[in-house]
Amino acid sequence: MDKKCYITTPIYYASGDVHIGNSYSTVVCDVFARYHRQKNDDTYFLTGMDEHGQKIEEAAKKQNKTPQEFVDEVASRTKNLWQNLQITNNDFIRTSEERHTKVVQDIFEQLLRQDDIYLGTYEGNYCVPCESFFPKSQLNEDGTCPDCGRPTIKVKEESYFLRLKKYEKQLLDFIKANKDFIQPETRRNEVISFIEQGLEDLCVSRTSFKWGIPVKSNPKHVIYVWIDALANYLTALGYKSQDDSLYQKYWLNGDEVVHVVGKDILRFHAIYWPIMLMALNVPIRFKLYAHGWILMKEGKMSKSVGNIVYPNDVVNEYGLDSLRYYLVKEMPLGNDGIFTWERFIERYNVDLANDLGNLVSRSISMINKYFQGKVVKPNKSYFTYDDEILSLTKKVIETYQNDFNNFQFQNGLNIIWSYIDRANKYIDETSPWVLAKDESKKEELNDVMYHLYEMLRLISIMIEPVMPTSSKIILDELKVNEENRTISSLVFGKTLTGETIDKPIVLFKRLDIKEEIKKHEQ
Ligand code: ME8
Repeated sequence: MDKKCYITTPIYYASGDVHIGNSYSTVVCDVFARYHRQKNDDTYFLTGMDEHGQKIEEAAKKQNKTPQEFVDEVASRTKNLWQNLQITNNDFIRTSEERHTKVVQDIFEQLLRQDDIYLGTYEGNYCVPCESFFPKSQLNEDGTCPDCGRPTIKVKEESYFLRLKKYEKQLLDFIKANKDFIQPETRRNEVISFIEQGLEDLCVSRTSFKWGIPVKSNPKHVIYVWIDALANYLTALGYKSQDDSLYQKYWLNGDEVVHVVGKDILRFHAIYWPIMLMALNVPIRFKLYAHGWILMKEGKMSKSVGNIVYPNDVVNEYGLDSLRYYLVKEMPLGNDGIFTWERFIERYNVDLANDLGNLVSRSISMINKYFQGKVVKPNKSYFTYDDEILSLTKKVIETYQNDFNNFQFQNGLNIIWSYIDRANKYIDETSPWVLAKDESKKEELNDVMYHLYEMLRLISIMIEPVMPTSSKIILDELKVNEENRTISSLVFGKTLTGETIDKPIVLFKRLDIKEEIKKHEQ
Protein backbone atom coordinates (compact mmCIF):
# COMPACT_ATOMS: atom_id res chain seq x y z
CA MET A 1 0.00 0.00 0.00
CA ASP A 2 1.36 3.38 -0.89
CA LYS A 3 -0.63 6.08 0.89
CA LYS A 4 -3.31 6.11 3.59
CA CYS A 5 -6.29 8.20 2.46
CA TYR A 6 -9.48 9.11 4.27
CA ILE A 7 -12.29 10.70 2.26
CA THR A 8 -15.68 11.84 3.51
CA THR A 9 -18.94 13.15 2.07
CA PRO A 10 -21.15 15.50 4.04
CA ILE A 11 -23.66 13.46 6.00
CA TYR A 12 -27.04 14.09 4.42
CA TYR A 13 -30.02 15.36 6.35
CA ALA A 14 -32.49 12.55 6.83
CA SER A 15 -35.33 15.02 6.29
CA GLY A 16 -35.92 13.73 2.77
CA ASP A 17 -34.51 11.67 -0.06
CA VAL A 18 -31.18 12.45 -1.68
CA HIS A 19 -31.51 14.00 -5.18
CA ILE A 20 -28.97 14.25 -8.01
CA GLY A 21 -27.66 17.50 -6.49
CA ASN A 22 -26.56 16.08 -3.19
CA SER A 23 -25.60 12.75 -4.70
CA TYR A 24 -22.92 14.69 -6.58
CA SER A 25 -20.71 14.87 -3.45
CA THR A 26 -20.96 11.12 -2.99
CA VAL A 27 -20.17 10.33 -6.62
CA VAL A 28 -17.13 12.60 -6.56
CA CYS A 29 -15.87 11.00 -3.34
CA ASP A 30 -16.42 7.59 -4.89
CA VAL A 31 -14.34 8.60 -7.90
CA PHE A 32 -11.57 9.69 -5.53
CA ALA A 33 -11.81 6.45 -3.54
CA ARG A 34 -11.83 4.19 -6.60
CA TYR A 35 -8.93 6.04 -8.17
CA HIS A 36 -6.82 5.78 -5.03
CA ARG A 37 -7.64 2.12 -4.55
CA GLN A 38 -6.59 1.53 -8.14
CA LYS A 39 -3.28 3.16 -7.22
CA ASN A 40 -3.05 0.75 -4.32
CA ASP A 41 -3.54 3.48 -1.73
CA ASP A 42 -5.15 2.26 1.47
CA THR A 43 -8.37 4.25 1.18
CA TYR A 44 -11.15 4.63 3.73
CA PHE A 45 -14.35 6.21 2.42
CA LEU A 46 -17.04 7.42 4.81
CA THR A 47 -20.55 8.64 4.17
CA GLY A 48 -23.66 8.74 6.33
CA MET A 49 -26.77 10.50 7.59
CA ASP A 50 -27.35 13.55 9.71
CA GLU A 51 -30.41 12.45 11.64
CA HIS A 52 -31.05 15.00 14.40
CA GLY A 53 -32.45 18.49 14.62
CA GLN A 54 -35.62 20.50 14.46
CA LYS A 55 -36.08 20.08 10.70
CA ILE A 56 -36.22 16.28 11.02
CA GLU A 57 -38.39 16.36 14.12
CA GLU A 58 -40.90 18.48 12.17
CA ALA A 59 -40.72 16.28 9.06
CA ALA A 60 -41.43 13.16 11.15
CA LYS A 61 -44.37 14.82 12.89
CA LYS A 62 -45.95 15.65 9.52
CA GLN A 63 -45.95 11.93 8.70
CA ASN A 64 -47.16 10.90 12.14
CA LYS A 65 -43.96 8.99 12.79
CA THR A 66 -41.47 9.10 15.60
CA PRO A 67 -38.25 10.77 14.52
CA GLN A 68 -36.40 7.47 14.90
CA GLU A 69 -38.90 5.60 12.69
CA PHE A 70 -38.68 8.38 10.16
CA VAL A 71 -34.88 8.48 9.95
CA ASP A 72 -34.66 4.68 9.89
CA GLU A 73 -36.69 4.68 6.69
CA VAL A 74 -34.74 7.47 5.02
CA ALA A 75 -31.41 5.92 6.02
CA SER A 76 -32.40 2.58 4.58
CA ARG A 77 -33.49 4.15 1.27
CA THR A 78 -30.27 6.14 1.12
CA LYS A 79 -28.13 3.06 1.74
CA ASN A 80 -29.95 1.31 -1.10
CA LEU A 81 -29.40 4.26 -3.35
CA TRP A 82 -25.64 4.21 -2.77
CA GLN A 83 -25.64 0.53 -3.61
CA ASN A 84 -27.45 1.24 -6.85
CA LEU A 85 -24.91 3.92 -7.69
CA GLN A 86 -22.10 1.43 -6.90
CA ILE A 87 -20.68 3.68 -4.22
CA THR A 88 -17.77 1.96 -2.52
CA ASN A 89 -18.02 3.49 0.96
CA ASN A 90 -16.39 1.56 3.80
CA ASP A 91 -18.82 2.79 6.42
CA PHE A 92 -22.18 4.52 6.71
CA ILE A 93 -22.46 6.48 9.93
CA ARG A 94 -25.80 7.53 11.36
CA THR A 95 -25.81 10.21 14.01
CA SER A 96 -28.54 8.44 15.99
CA GLU A 97 -26.23 5.46 16.56
CA GLU A 98 -24.82 4.98 20.01
CA ARG A 99 -21.23 4.82 18.77
CA HIS A 100 -21.75 8.43 17.73
CA THR A 101 -24.06 9.90 20.39
CA LYS A 102 -21.92 8.72 23.29
CA VAL A 103 -18.76 10.28 21.91
CA VAL A 104 -20.52 13.54 21.03
CA GLN A 105 -21.68 13.78 24.65
CA ASP A 106 -18.14 13.19 25.86
CA ILE A 107 -16.76 15.80 23.49
CA PHE A 108 -19.33 18.31 24.75
CA GLU A 109 -18.52 17.59 28.39
CA GLN A 110 -14.79 17.93 27.75
CA LEU A 111 -15.26 21.32 26.11
CA LEU A 112 -17.51 22.37 28.98
CA ARG A 113 -14.90 21.34 31.55
CA GLN A 114 -12.23 23.25 29.67
CA ASP A 115 -14.47 26.34 29.56
CA ASP A 116 -14.46 26.28 25.75
CA ILE A 117 -18.22 25.92 26.09
CA TYR A 118 -20.14 28.12 28.56
CA LEU A 119 -23.78 28.71 29.47
CA GLY A 120 -25.55 31.91 28.38
CA THR A 121 -28.74 33.07 26.67
CA TYR A 122 -29.33 33.20 22.93
CA GLU A 123 -31.57 35.80 21.49
CA GLY A 124 -31.84 35.99 17.75
CA ASN A 125 -33.22 34.12 14.79
CA TYR A 126 -32.96 30.53 13.59
CA CYS A 127 -33.38 29.10 10.12
CA VAL A 128 -34.82 25.61 10.49
CA PRO A 129 -34.12 24.41 6.89
CA CYS A 130 -30.45 25.48 7.24
CA GLU A 131 -30.29 24.62 10.96
CA SER A 132 -28.43 27.93 11.42
CA PHE A 133 -28.44 30.75 13.96
CA PHE A 134 -28.45 34.31 12.69
CA PRO A 135 -28.21 37.49 14.77
CA LYS A 136 -30.61 40.19 13.54
CA SER A 137 -27.73 42.09 11.90
CA GLN A 138 -27.11 39.18 9.49
CA LEU A 139 -30.71 38.62 8.37
CA ASN A 140 -32.15 39.96 5.14
CA GLU A 141 -34.16 43.15 5.54
CA ASP A 142 -37.44 41.23 5.63
CA GLY A 143 -36.13 38.93 8.36
CA THR A 144 -35.54 35.95 6.05
CA CYS A 145 -32.45 33.71 6.07
CA PRO A 146 -29.39 35.26 4.37
CA ASP A 147 -28.39 31.80 3.05
CA CYS A 148 -31.61 30.30 1.69
CA GLY A 149 -34.06 33.22 1.73
CA ARG A 150 -36.70 31.31 3.68
CA PRO A 151 -38.49 32.64 6.80
CA THR A 152 -36.64 32.31 10.10
CA ILE A 153 -38.04 31.85 13.60
CA LYS A 154 -37.33 34.02 16.63
CA VAL A 155 -35.49 32.20 19.40
CA LYS A 156 -34.83 33.31 22.95
CA GLU A 157 -33.56 30.54 25.15
CA GLU A 158 -30.89 29.51 27.59
CA SER A 159 -28.04 28.11 25.51
CA TYR A 160 -24.53 26.89 25.64
CA PHE A 161 -21.94 28.72 23.54
CA LEU A 162 -18.70 27.58 21.95
CA ARG A 163 -15.88 30.10 22.21
CA LEU A 164 -15.11 30.88 18.59
CA LYS A 165 -13.62 34.29 19.36
CA LYS A 166 -10.92 32.73 21.49
CA TYR A 167 -9.65 30.73 18.49
CA GLU A 168 -10.18 33.36 15.81
CA LYS A 169 -6.54 34.35 15.44
CA GLN A 170 -5.22 30.81 15.68
CA LEU A 171 -7.62 29.75 12.91
CA LEU A 172 -6.75 32.66 10.66
CA ASP A 173 -3.04 31.94 11.10
CA PHE A 174 -3.66 28.30 10.27
CA ILE A 175 -5.62 29.07 7.10
CA LYS A 176 -3.03 31.60 5.95
CA ALA A 177 -0.16 29.20 6.60
CA ASN A 178 -1.86 26.31 4.80
CA LYS A 179 -2.55 27.49 1.29
CA ASP A 180 -4.25 24.31 0.16
CA PHE A 181 -6.39 23.81 3.27
CA ILE A 182 -9.49 25.17 1.51
CA GLN A 183 -9.91 24.66 -2.21
CA PRO A 184 -10.65 26.25 -4.62
CA GLU A 185 -8.90 29.50 -3.76
CA THR A 186 -11.98 31.70 -4.22
CA ARG A 187 -13.67 29.81 -1.37
CA ARG A 188 -10.55 30.16 0.78
CA ASN A 189 -10.64 33.91 0.26
CA GLU A 190 -14.31 34.03 1.22
CA VAL A 191 -13.55 32.23 4.47
CA ILE A 192 -10.62 34.51 5.27
CA SER A 193 -12.68 37.65 4.79
CA PHE A 194 -15.52 36.19 6.85
CA ILE A 195 -13.18 35.51 9.76
CA GLU A 196 -11.52 38.90 9.40
CA GLN A 197 -14.88 40.55 10.03
CA GLY A 198 -14.75 38.99 13.49
CA LEU A 199 -16.35 35.81 14.85
CA GLU A 200 -19.15 35.65 17.42
CA ASP A 201 -19.26 32.76 19.88
CA LEU A 202 -21.52 30.04 18.52
CA CYS A 203 -24.71 28.87 20.14
CA VAL A 204 -24.32 25.09 20.52
CA SER A 205 -27.48 23.84 22.24
CA ARG A 206 -31.26 24.14 21.98
CA THR A 207 -34.01 23.67 24.56
CA SER A 208 -37.19 24.16 22.52
CA PHE A 209 -37.35 20.70 20.93
CA LYS A 210 -36.23 17.21 21.84
CA TRP A 211 -34.81 15.37 18.82
CA GLY A 212 -31.08 15.60 19.40
CA ILE A 213 -28.30 14.36 21.65
CA PRO A 214 -28.94 15.52 25.23
CA VAL A 215 -26.17 17.38 27.04
CA LYS A 216 -25.09 14.80 29.60
CA SER A 217 -24.76 17.19 32.53
CA ASN A 218 -27.88 19.21 31.66
CA PRO A 219 -30.29 17.06 29.61
CA LYS A 220 -32.91 19.69 29.02
CA HIS A 221 -30.51 20.94 26.34
CA VAL A 222 -29.93 19.03 23.11
CA ILE A 223 -26.61 19.54 21.36
CA TYR A 224 -26.77 21.79 18.30
CA VAL A 225 -27.10 19.59 15.25
CA TRP A 226 -24.03 20.97 13.50
CA ILE A 227 -21.73 20.19 16.45
CA ASP A 228 -23.29 16.73 16.51
CA ALA A 229 -22.92 16.28 12.73
CA LEU A 230 -19.37 17.55 12.27
CA ALA A 231 -18.14 15.14 14.92
CA ASN A 232 -19.11 12.22 12.65
CA TYR A 233 -15.80 12.48 10.80
CA LEU A 234 -14.08 11.40 14.02
CA THR A 235 -16.69 9.23 15.73
CA ALA A 236 -16.84 6.96 12.67
CA LEU A 237 -13.13 6.31 13.13
CA GLY A 238 -13.62 5.32 16.77
CA TYR A 239 -12.24 8.54 18.25
CA LYS A 240 -12.58 8.49 22.07
CA SER A 241 -13.87 4.93 21.94
CA GLN A 242 -12.37 1.64 23.03
CA ASP A 243 -11.11 0.74 19.59
CA ASP A 244 -9.69 3.84 17.97
CA SER A 245 -7.39 2.05 15.54
CA LEU A 246 -9.01 3.67 12.49
CA TYR A 247 -8.57 7.09 14.06
CA GLN A 248 -4.92 6.33 14.73
CA LYS A 249 -4.40 4.99 11.25
CA TYR A 250 -6.28 7.36 8.97
CA TRP A 251 -6.47 10.57 10.98
CA LEU A 252 -3.35 10.79 13.11
CA ASN A 253 -1.06 8.82 10.82
CA GLY A 254 -2.81 9.15 7.47
CA ASP A 255 -1.34 10.84 4.42
CA GLU A 256 -4.42 12.50 3.00
CA VAL A 257 -7.70 13.41 4.70
CA VAL A 258 -10.30 15.05 2.47
CA HIS A 259 -13.71 16.46 3.34
CA VAL A 260 -15.82 17.14 0.26
CA VAL A 261 -18.57 19.69 0.91
CA GLY A 262 -20.98 21.90 -0.99
CA LYS A 263 -20.33 25.63 -0.99
CA ASP A 264 -23.34 26.25 1.29
CA ILE A 265 -21.79 24.34 4.16
CA LEU A 266 -18.28 25.70 3.83
CA ARG A 267 -18.53 27.99 6.87
CA PHE A 268 -19.34 25.07 9.15
CA HIS A 269 -16.40 23.03 7.90
CA ALA A 270 -13.86 25.82 7.52
CA ILE A 271 -14.60 27.61 10.80
CA TYR A 272 -16.58 25.60 13.37
CA TRP A 273 -14.96 22.24 12.66
CA PRO A 274 -11.29 23.33 12.85
CA ILE A 275 -12.08 25.33 16.00
CA MET A 276 -13.69 22.26 17.57
CA LEU A 277 -10.55 20.30 16.73
CA MET A 278 -8.28 22.99 18.15
CA ALA A 279 -10.27 22.99 21.36
CA LEU A 280 -10.12 19.19 21.53
CA ASN A 281 -6.42 19.27 20.82
CA VAL A 282 -6.89 17.05 17.76
CA PRO A 283 -4.60 17.95 14.85
CA ILE A 284 -6.30 19.47 11.81
CA ARG A 285 -5.38 16.88 9.23
CA PHE A 286 -8.00 17.50 6.60
CA LYS A 287 -8.28 19.46 3.40
CA LEU A 288 -11.59 20.87 2.26
CA TYR A 289 -12.85 20.70 -1.29
CA ALA A 290 -15.88 22.92 -1.75
CA HIS A 291 -17.98 22.23 -4.81
CA GLY A 292 -20.70 24.28 -6.45
CA TRP A 293 -24.31 23.38 -6.96
CA ILE A 294 -26.16 21.50 -9.63
CA LEU A 295 -28.81 23.89 -10.79
CA MET A 296 -31.85 23.36 -12.95
CA LYS A 297 -33.07 25.66 -15.68
CA GLU A 298 -35.32 27.34 -13.13
CA GLY A 299 -32.49 27.67 -10.60
CA LYS A 300 -32.36 25.51 -7.47
CA MET A 301 -34.03 22.13 -7.30
CA SER A 302 -37.01 22.42 -5.00
CA LYS A 303 -40.11 20.52 -4.03
CA SER A 304 -42.31 23.58 -4.51
CA VAL A 305 -41.11 24.11 -8.10
CA GLY A 306 -41.42 20.37 -8.67
CA ASN A 307 -38.12 20.11 -10.55
CA ILE A 308 -36.30 17.60 -8.38
CA VAL A 309 -34.51 14.81 -10.23
CA TYR A 310 -33.78 11.63 -8.28
CA PRO A 311 -30.73 9.51 -9.17
CA ASN A 312 -32.63 6.20 -9.34
CA ASP A 313 -34.95 7.58 -12.02
CA VAL A 314 -31.98 8.54 -14.21
CA VAL A 315 -30.20 5.24 -13.61
CA ASN A 316 -33.27 3.11 -14.32
CA GLU A 317 -33.79 4.84 -17.63
CA TYR A 318 -30.28 5.55 -18.89
CA GLY A 319 -27.94 3.34 -16.87
CA LEU A 320 -25.61 4.11 -14.01
CA ASP A 321 -22.54 5.24 -15.91
CA SER A 322 -24.35 7.92 -17.86
CA LEU A 323 -25.39 9.60 -14.59
CA ARG A 324 -21.96 9.28 -12.98
CA TYR A 325 -20.32 10.53 -16.17
CA TYR A 326 -22.64 13.52 -16.46
CA LEU A 327 -22.22 14.60 -12.85
CA VAL A 328 -18.44 14.52 -13.01
CA LYS A 329 -18.19 15.93 -16.53
CA GLU A 330 -20.57 18.83 -16.12
CA MET A 331 -19.32 20.11 -12.78
CA PRO A 332 -16.01 21.91 -12.69
CA LEU A 333 -15.07 21.57 -9.03
CA GLY A 334 -15.91 24.85 -7.37
CA ASN A 335 -18.41 26.23 -9.89
CA ASP A 336 -22.07 25.50 -10.38
CA GLY A 337 -23.21 23.16 -13.14
CA ILE A 338 -26.55 22.81 -14.85
CA PHE A 339 -28.70 19.76 -15.27
CA THR A 340 -31.17 19.81 -18.13
CA TRP A 341 -32.55 16.78 -19.91
CA GLU A 342 -31.50 18.30 -23.26
CA ARG A 343 -27.91 18.55 -22.09
CA PHE A 344 -27.97 15.15 -20.45
CA ILE A 345 -29.27 13.43 -23.60
CA GLU A 346 -26.84 15.37 -25.76
CA ARG A 347 -23.84 14.28 -23.67
CA TYR A 348 -25.21 10.74 -23.69
CA ASN A 349 -25.50 10.69 -27.48
CA VAL A 350 -22.28 12.52 -28.32
CA ASP A 351 -19.78 11.47 -25.67
CA LEU A 352 -21.06 8.05 -24.73
CA ALA A 353 -22.96 6.56 -27.69
CA ASN A 354 -20.94 8.21 -30.46
CA ASP A 355 -17.42 8.72 -29.20
CA LEU A 356 -16.88 5.90 -26.71
CA GLY A 357 -19.60 3.49 -27.83
CA ASN A 358 -18.65 3.66 -31.49
CA LEU A 359 -14.96 3.26 -30.81
CA VAL A 360 -15.67 0.13 -28.81
CA SER A 361 -18.06 -1.47 -31.29
CA ARG A 362 -16.05 -0.56 -34.40
CA SER A 363 -12.78 -1.81 -32.93
CA ILE A 364 -14.21 -5.03 -31.56
CA SER A 365 -16.07 -5.91 -34.73
CA MET A 366 -12.99 -5.28 -36.89
CA ILE A 367 -10.75 -7.39 -34.64
CA ASN A 368 -13.34 -10.13 -34.95
CA LYS A 369 -13.77 -9.75 -38.67
CA TYR A 370 -10.13 -9.49 -39.70
CA PHE A 371 -8.36 -11.62 -37.06
CA GLN A 372 -11.03 -13.91 -35.61
CA GLY A 373 -10.95 -11.86 -32.43
CA LYS A 374 -7.26 -12.10 -31.61
CA VAL A 375 -4.48 -9.49 -31.77
CA VAL A 376 -0.75 -10.02 -31.43
CA LYS A 377 1.79 -7.36 -30.50
CA PRO A 378 3.60 -6.30 -33.69
CA ASN A 379 7.39 -6.26 -33.56
CA LYS A 380 7.80 -2.96 -35.34
CA SER A 381 5.71 0.09 -36.10
CA TYR A 382 4.19 0.45 -39.53
CA PHE A 383 2.74 3.93 -39.55
CA THR A 384 3.96 7.39 -38.67
CA TYR A 385 0.80 7.68 -36.60
CA ASP A 386 2.09 4.91 -34.38
CA ASP A 387 4.91 7.00 -32.93
CA GLU A 388 2.57 9.90 -32.50
CA ILE A 389 0.11 7.71 -30.64
CA LEU A 390 2.82 6.31 -28.42
CA SER A 391 3.93 9.74 -27.25
CA LEU A 392 0.33 10.96 -27.02
CA THR A 393 -0.54 7.99 -24.83
CA LYS A 394 2.24 8.83 -22.40
CA LYS A 395 1.11 12.42 -22.23
CA VAL A 396 -2.55 11.48 -21.76
CA ILE A 397 -1.80 9.07 -18.92
CA GLU A 398 0.42 11.60 -17.19
CA THR A 399 -2.15 14.39 -17.46
CA TYR A 400 -4.97 12.10 -16.38
CA GLN A 401 -3.06 11.02 -13.29
CA ASN A 402 -2.10 14.56 -12.47
CA ASP A 403 -5.72 15.71 -12.79
CA PHE A 404 -7.13 12.85 -10.76
CA ASN A 405 -4.45 13.27 -8.07
CA ASN A 406 -5.46 16.91 -7.78
CA PHE A 407 -9.19 16.38 -7.68
CA GLN A 408 -9.62 17.81 -11.19
CA PHE A 409 -11.84 14.98 -12.37
CA GLN A 410 -13.58 17.02 -15.03
CA ASN A 411 -10.24 17.88 -16.65
CA GLY A 412 -9.24 14.25 -16.36
CA LEU A 413 -12.33 13.18 -18.29
CA ASN A 414 -11.64 15.82 -20.94
CA ILE A 415 -8.20 14.38 -21.58
CA ILE A 416 -9.56 10.82 -21.79
CA TRP A 417 -12.16 11.98 -24.30
CA SER A 418 -9.55 13.74 -26.42
CA TYR A 419 -7.76 10.38 -26.53
CA ILE A 420 -10.99 8.64 -27.58
CA ASP A 421 -11.36 11.19 -30.38
CA ARG A 422 -7.79 10.49 -31.46
CA ALA A 423 -8.49 6.77 -31.56
CA ASN A 424 -11.56 7.29 -33.73
CA LYS A 425 -9.53 9.51 -36.04
CA TYR A 426 -6.80 6.86 -36.20
CA ILE A 427 -9.34 4.41 -37.64
CA ASP A 428 -10.22 6.88 -40.40
CA GLU A 429 -6.55 7.65 -41.11
CA THR A 430 -5.43 4.05 -41.39
CA SER A 431 -8.63 2.84 -43.15
CA PRO A 432 -8.44 -0.81 -42.07
CA TRP A 433 -11.16 -1.77 -44.56
CA VAL A 434 -8.76 -0.80 -47.39
CA LEU A 435 -5.82 -2.65 -45.82
CA ALA A 436 -8.04 -5.72 -45.45
CA LYS A 437 -8.45 -5.96 -49.20
CA ASP A 438 -4.72 -6.44 -49.70
CA GLU A 439 -3.33 -9.76 -48.42
CA SER A 440 0.21 -8.26 -48.28
CA LYS A 441 -0.98 -5.66 -45.76
CA LYS A 442 -1.95 -8.21 -43.13
CA GLU A 443 0.75 -7.08 -40.70
CA GLU A 444 -0.17 -3.44 -41.11
CA LEU A 445 -3.78 -4.37 -40.45
CA ASN A 446 -2.79 -6.26 -37.29
CA ASP A 447 -0.76 -3.23 -36.22
CA VAL A 448 -3.86 -1.04 -36.46
CA MET A 449 -6.01 -3.53 -34.57
CA TYR A 450 -3.36 -3.88 -31.89
CA HIS A 451 -3.24 -0.12 -31.42
CA LEU A 452 -7.00 0.04 -31.08
CA TYR A 453 -7.00 -2.84 -28.62
CA GLU A 454 -4.37 -1.22 -26.43
CA MET A 455 -5.95 2.21 -26.59
CA LEU A 456 -9.29 0.72 -25.56
CA ARG A 457 -7.66 -1.19 -22.73
CA LEU A 458 -6.05 2.00 -21.41
CA ILE A 459 -9.25 4.00 -21.83
CA SER A 460 -11.20 1.39 -19.89
CA ILE A 461 -8.75 1.49 -16.98
CA MET A 462 -8.81 5.28 -16.89
CA ILE A 463 -12.61 5.56 -16.91
CA GLU A 464 -13.06 2.99 -14.13
CA PRO A 465 -13.30 5.45 -11.22
CA VAL A 466 -16.09 7.35 -12.98
CA MET A 467 -17.71 4.60 -15.06
CA PRO A 468 -17.12 1.29 -13.30
CA THR A 469 -19.78 -0.66 -15.23
CA SER A 470 -18.63 0.26 -18.72
CA SER A 471 -15.01 -0.17 -17.77
CA LYS A 472 -15.63 -3.75 -16.68
CA ILE A 473 -17.80 -4.57 -19.71
CA ILE A 474 -15.14 -3.39 -22.14
CA LEU A 475 -12.25 -5.07 -20.33
CA ASP A 476 -14.25 -8.30 -20.14
CA GLU A 477 -15.12 -8.12 -23.82
CA LEU A 478 -11.50 -7.57 -24.70
CA LYS A 479 -10.63 -10.52 -22.41
CA VAL A 480 -7.96 -8.47 -20.69
CA ASN A 481 -6.33 -10.51 -17.92
CA GLU A 482 -6.39 -9.24 -14.31
CA GLU A 483 -2.77 -8.18 -14.40
CA ASN A 484 -3.33 -5.89 -17.36
CA ARG A 485 -6.25 -4.10 -15.73
CA THR A 486 -4.26 -2.47 -12.93
CA ILE A 487 -2.84 0.99 -12.76
CA SER A 488 0.69 -0.37 -13.16
CA SER A 489 -0.39 -1.73 -16.54
CA LEU A 490 -1.37 1.77 -17.64
CA VAL A 491 1.37 1.66 -20.25
CA PHE A 492 0.97 1.16 -23.98
CA GLY A 493 2.05 -2.26 -25.24
CA LYS A 494 1.44 -4.47 -22.19
CA THR A 495 -0.63 -6.97 -24.14
CA LEU A 496 1.52 -9.54 -25.90
CA THR A 497 -1.00 -11.93 -27.41
CA GLY A 498 -4.63 -11.08 -26.85
CA GLU A 499 -7.25 -13.69 -26.00
CA THR A 500 -10.04 -14.28 -28.49
CA ILE A 501 -12.50 -11.52 -27.79
CA ASP A 502 -16.29 -11.51 -27.67
CA LYS A 503 -18.76 -10.14 -30.20
CA PRO A 504 -19.40 -6.40 -29.77
CA ILE A 505 -22.29 -5.31 -27.61
CA VAL A 506 -24.00 -1.95 -27.62
CA LEU A 507 -22.82 0.01 -24.60
CA PHE A 508 -24.95 3.11 -25.09
CA LYS A 509 -27.85 3.02 -27.50
CA ARG A 510 -28.31 6.32 -29.34
CA LEU A 511 -31.40 8.17 -28.17
CA ASP A 512 -33.92 10.23 -30.03
CA ILE A 513 -33.45 13.56 -28.31
CA LYS A 514 -36.91 14.94 -29.14
CA GLU A 515 -38.69 11.86 -27.88
CA GLU A 516 -36.70 11.74 -24.67
CA ILE A 517 -37.30 15.39 -23.90
CA LYS A 518 -41.02 14.99 -24.56
CA LYS A 519 -41.07 12.20 -21.95
CA HIS A 520 -39.58 14.43 -19.30
CA GLU A 521 -41.83 17.37 -20.07
CA GLN A 522 -44.95 15.39 -19.31
O1 ME8 B 1 -25.99 20.22 4.72
N1 ME8 B 1 -26.01 20.50 -6.02
O2 ME8 B 1 -26.99 18.16 4.56
P1 ME8 B 1 -27.81 18.33 3.20
C1 ME8 B 1 -24.87 20.10 -5.40
N2 ME8 B 1 -26.46 17.61 7.03
N3 ME8 B 1 -24.80 19.83 -4.09
C2 ME8 B 1 -25.91 19.96 -3.38
C3 ME8 B 1 -27.14 20.37 -3.96
C4 ME8 B 1 -27.14 20.63 -5.34
N4 ME8 B 1 -28.24 21.00 -5.98
N5 ME8 B 1 -28.06 20.39 -2.99
C5 ME8 B 1 -27.43 20.02 -1.85
C6 ME8 B 1 -26.26 19.12 5.16
N6 ME8 B 1 -26.14 19.77 -2.09
C7 ME8 B 1 -25.70 18.68 6.51
C8 ME8 B 1 -24.26 18.30 6.31
S1 ME8 B 1 -21.91 17.45 7.26
C9 ME8 B 1 -21.17 17.32 8.73
C10 ME8 B 1 -23.55 17.90 7.58
C11 ME8 B 1 -25.10 19.35 -1.14
O3 ME8 B 1 -28.48 17.02 3.03
C12 ME8 B 1 -24.87 20.38 -0.07
O4 ME8 B 1 -24.05 21.39 -0.55
O5 ME8 B 1 -28.64 19.55 3.24
C13 ME8 B 1 -24.17 19.56 0.97
O6 ME8 B 1 -22.78 19.51 0.70
C14 ME8 B 1 -24.77 18.16 0.78
O7 ME8 B 1 -25.51 18.21 -0.44
C15 ME8 B 1 -25.66 17.71 1.92
O8 ME8 B 1 -26.72 18.57 2.09
